[in-house]
Amino acid sequence: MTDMNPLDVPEIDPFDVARTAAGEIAEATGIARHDVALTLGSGWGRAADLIGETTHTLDAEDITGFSAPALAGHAGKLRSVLLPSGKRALIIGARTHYYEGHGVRRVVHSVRTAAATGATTMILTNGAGGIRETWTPGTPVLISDHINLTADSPLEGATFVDLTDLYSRRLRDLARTIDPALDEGVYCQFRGPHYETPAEVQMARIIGGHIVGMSTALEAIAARQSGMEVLGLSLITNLAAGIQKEPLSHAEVLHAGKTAEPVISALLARIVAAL
Ligand code: 8IG
Repeated sequence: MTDMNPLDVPEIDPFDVARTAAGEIAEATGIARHDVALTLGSGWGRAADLIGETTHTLDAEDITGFSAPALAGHAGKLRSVLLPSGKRALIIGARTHYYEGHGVRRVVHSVRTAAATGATTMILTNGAGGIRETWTPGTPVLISDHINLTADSPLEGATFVDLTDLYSRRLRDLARTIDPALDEGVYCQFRGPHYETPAEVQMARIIGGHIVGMSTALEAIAARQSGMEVLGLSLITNLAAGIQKEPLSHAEVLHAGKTAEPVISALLARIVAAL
């Protein structure tokens, strides 16, 4: 079977596809409306079990517009979680990365679907490289702003969207009421999937970046376009290339994520409870 996705058809409105997907989620879960959505990146997955009671788990690929997972045998799941407050969270464990090459519509489809389910808060998490030497692997950092180095946008046509305070100051302040030690920084989204050269990391630093990664910025733009309030969190799993002396290793990144996971997942659960 060919990989047919309506998001690949230029004439089809991606917001119609998102509404269809949201309708399917409502049908499958019996939950008409979600309040908050979370995309859980590397290191953050455990939070899904800590924020509340999972009442429904869906295979993302069964929902219109979602892509088959990039890593075989690693099906992306969508979960509906009942929070202690009675609110509903949609947990997106199925991120489509820009470097997969399916285009930006597929990258932001989960965010647009979350908005179509009614979510007004979008929490975007990721694993990333740190430029500040003081951020040792395992440090969670709030995203204060971003620099989009993909040379792409989820907005189509003459759609002008204000990105001032994209990463909500209100939500960052709320996160710091849970952990006053939380630092913050500017996230640079590179295309990947290669890591940066040391020269590119220096460029990112000089233009005002503190965190380097391969996701989140495009998703945050789409979230803002849909009127959502955005909270961004990076887990620093490695110092960026050239900041640390040793070469980057994926195994090391995974190890740092695994070690930090219980701590940062508990932190995220407390932030969600405070929303
Ligand atoms: I985890 O050092 C992780 N993701 N671009 N650079 C980029 N993405 C990353 C890195 C990194 N570490």
